[in-house]
Amino acid sequence: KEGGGKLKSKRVMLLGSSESGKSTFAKQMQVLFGKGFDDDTRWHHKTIIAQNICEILRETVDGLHKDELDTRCPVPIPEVQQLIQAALFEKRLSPDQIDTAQKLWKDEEMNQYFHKYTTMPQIMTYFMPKLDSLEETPPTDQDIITCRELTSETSETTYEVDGLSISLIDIGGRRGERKKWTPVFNKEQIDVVLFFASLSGYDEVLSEDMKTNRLQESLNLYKEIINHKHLVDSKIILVLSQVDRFREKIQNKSIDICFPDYEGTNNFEESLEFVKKKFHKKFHGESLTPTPPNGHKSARPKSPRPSGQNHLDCEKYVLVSSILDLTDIKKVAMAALNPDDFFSKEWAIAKRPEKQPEKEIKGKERKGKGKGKGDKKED
Ligand SMILES: Nc1nc2c(ncn2[C@@H]2O[C@H](COP(=O)(O)OP(=O)(O)O)[C@@H](O)[C@H]2O)c(=O)[nH]1
Ligand SMILES: [Mg+2]
Repeated sequence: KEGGGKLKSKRVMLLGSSESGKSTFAKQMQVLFGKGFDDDTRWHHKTIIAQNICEILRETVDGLHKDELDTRCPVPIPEVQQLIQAALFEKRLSPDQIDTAQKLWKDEEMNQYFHKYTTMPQIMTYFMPKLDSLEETPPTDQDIITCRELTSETSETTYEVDGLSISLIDIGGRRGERKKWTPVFNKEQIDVVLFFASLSGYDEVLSEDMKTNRLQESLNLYKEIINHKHLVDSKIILVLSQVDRFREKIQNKSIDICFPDYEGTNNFEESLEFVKKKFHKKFHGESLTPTPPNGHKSARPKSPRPSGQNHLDCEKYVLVSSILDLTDIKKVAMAALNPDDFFSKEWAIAKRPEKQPEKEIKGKERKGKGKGKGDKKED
């Protein structure tokens, strides 16, 4: 506690590339541990939802050839164009515009194009079927959590969780926004970084350049963050997010689209393990420190983090989460509050041999003692 009996806040920063789920987690925290969403926030999200809908329409219309649009479109083209523009000039969709959007969505042929051309399938399947109810009621918590909103302003919100205070910093993750990160690291000690990497990004590209694979971008960014000189004393927790979408997608699409060296099956656990190993390798891999002037390279690469977290932690400090599961969100919050405690318990449970319960004690003893017998890894 700080002087005056006030709880000392743990500063937790959300990092990760764009659309990895940082702001969604922040919104969940607001619902679970904060005051929820006030009227202003709900009003603001009405605009965001309208923009999301217009964006989906724009992508669909852009995907069609002009003559295709002319022959297939069930409503006059100027009406569609006006609707696409609405997001730019108006804060809400008028009843007529909603009607137009609905006609397009309900048209069988157009509906196929929506599915084919949108880069926001999840937002589409959530909001398009409930277009008619959108104008009547203020957005629900779930609407606010689901819509897609670009983060350009850094926010810091304090919550009380389990009697402890947590100060959560959300920041933009797009490439152009990342220059804002270091000044925040510099300003005050960051106790914990929650590094979000979307598992379902394995077959998606960054919206910034429309070509870089999202999961590859996350891997590279993770490496930068674990080696960042201003974060050596911060605990870095890897949150592998959007596991629900990942689970669904891999049934039809192998992760070899992102990792050509993957030779496994489409099995969920096997695929997930492979991705986890890719992240671990970023940690164990070659140090970013340049070769010393005498040219001598040590046989084993040094841990890239000279103080703070040791190399064991990387393997331990991993969580898999989905916004659809509130238990996951609570787990991430608990982990951020007290990483050492949280992960030593999780680790002991995960490593507990099924038929020899007495060995569990050994697992606990290992805590903080470096590499133990059971921790063999392929470096
Ligand atoms: N299905 C699913 N969608 C998610 C999950 N986390 C985030 N999303 C969606 O992914 C999109 C981008 O998330 P956002 O939190 O804005 O990413 P940020 O750029 O890292 O802040 C939003 O539309 C979210 O609704 C998840 O765990 N599961
Ligand atoms: Mg965000």
